[in-house]
Parts: sequence; C-alpha cells; structure tokens
Amino acid sequence: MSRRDYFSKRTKEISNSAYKKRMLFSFLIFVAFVTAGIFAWKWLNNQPNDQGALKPLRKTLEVNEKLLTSTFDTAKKVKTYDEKDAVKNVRVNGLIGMEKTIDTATWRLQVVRGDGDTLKISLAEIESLPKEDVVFDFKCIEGWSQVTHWAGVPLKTFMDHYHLNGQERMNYVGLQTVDKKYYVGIDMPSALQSQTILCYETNNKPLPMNQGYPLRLIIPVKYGIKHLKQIGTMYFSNQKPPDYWAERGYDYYAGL
Ligand SMILES: Nc1nc2c(c(=O)[nH]1)N[C@H]1C(S)=C(S)[C@@H](COP(=O)(O)O)O[C@H]1N2
Ligand SMILES: [Mo]
Repeated sequence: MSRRDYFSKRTKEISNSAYKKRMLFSFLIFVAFVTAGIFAWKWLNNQPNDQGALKPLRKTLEVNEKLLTSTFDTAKKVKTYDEKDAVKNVRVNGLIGMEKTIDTATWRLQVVRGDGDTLKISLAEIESLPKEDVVFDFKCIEGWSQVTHWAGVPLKTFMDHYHLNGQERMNYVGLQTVDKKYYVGIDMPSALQSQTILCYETNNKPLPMNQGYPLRLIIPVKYGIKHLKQIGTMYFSNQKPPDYWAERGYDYYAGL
C-alpha cells in the first residue's frame, strides 16, 4: 500500500462545500453557547441577594450544607500531627471584635441556658476541667494553612459537666466575642465532635491576646472563620444563629 492510499483510508476526504458547511455549523454552535452563557450570567446577576450571596449561589451552598450535614460522622476524626510538627510562630489572622486587653479577674464565659438564665464561668473553672491537646492543620478560607498546637476542654465534656444535655439536643451553638462584634453559628454535630475544644492554650502557654485570650474556639472540622477568638457568650438555638462571614456571602457551614 502506498503512503497516499494509507492516509486516504484513514482520513475521509470531503468536498470544499461540505467543509464550509461544517465550519459554519461549528461556528453557530459556538455562538449559541456564548449567547446562552451571557444570558445565564445576566440572569444570575439579576437574582435577588440572599445574605450577601446571589440567591441561586446561596441555594447551592444550602444544598451542600444539607448533604454534608447528613453525611457528617461525629466519630470521624480530623488528621492530627505530632507536637513537634506544630509551628512556633502562629500566624495571627482576623481581629474583628477583639479587645486589646481582657482582665480574667472580671471576665466570665456567659452560657445562656435559656431566657434570663445565664451561667457565668471563670477561666479557672474552665481550666480545672479535663484538658485535651489537639495538633492539626488549621485552614483559612483565604487559602493558607498551618499545623498548630492547641489545648483546652472539649466542648462536649464542658457541656456534660454543666448538665447542658437539653441544649446538646438543639440544632446550633452560637458564639459571640465579648463586645459581640464577631459572632458565629455552628451546627451541633460539629460542635460536639471530640476534637472541638474551648481553648485557652497554644504551644503549652496561655493564648496571647491576639490569639483569643482568655478563651477561643478550636474546631478542626471547620475552616478558620468559625474558630472564634475571645469568647464572651455562648448560647443554643434550633434556628441558625447569626454568623459574621455568612452574612457577607460566605458559606454558613464552612466544613472541611
Ligand atoms: N474574634 C475573632 N475571631 C476570629 C476572627 C476574627 O476576625 N475575630 N477571624 C477568624 C479567622 S478568619 C481565622 S482564619 C482565625 C485565625 O486565627 P488565628 O489568628 O489564631 O490564626 O480566627 C478566626 N476567629
Ligand atoms: Mo480565616
């Protein structure tokens, strides 16, 4: 078989006019897709806003949230590391609602059990509860992560200790800074996961003021936005508590 025969067998030759027709056809398909894209984009941008995100996008986040909540396994642990793998200079990020100084002689963690029924708990009392260390890869939605070392009382242990069993059956935990300017809501299964701690130490030392002194949340199953620093108030609710970054268009669930 000659070289020419070989190629003409593999590539069917077509006439010039058929070629032009094909070109035109592909071009029209291309135009149709671009037009559809432009219309879809215009439609999307004309949709109402839902808590800082366009409604269809917020809906997508909510569908994801349902899916992730239904498959969340409280017994499953986030990967942990050796203490020596933890960075010594922990990056400080996000200072919304942070006071410059907090005096633990007067600071109390306010735990709202119900209307007009608030527990006020000192740092010393929290430190007297069973302590757990957690060394994990802390992830921020801005795109950075670092292996960091924290310690405190698991939230589940804390809640059991204060007989907050009715509250454990509610859907959400809400947290606010002392000045209430930063606030988050967390679904109960994630809050009760065994690595979620009310944290008062990093690298075996008390938290520095800008890292959340005297008490912060460490919740390895979530992105950094949920790790609220300088907790003032904790409360429980069956409705989604207000959430600072969710109100500004971010994912409410923020799970990993
Ligand atoms: N009070 C308060 N807590 C906060 C924030 C904040 O702005 N204010 N930022 C959050 C975000 S976005 C991240 S990534 C982590 C960062 O914790 P770090 O400063 O200890 O690294 O804190 C979270 N907790
Ligand atoms: Mo973050």
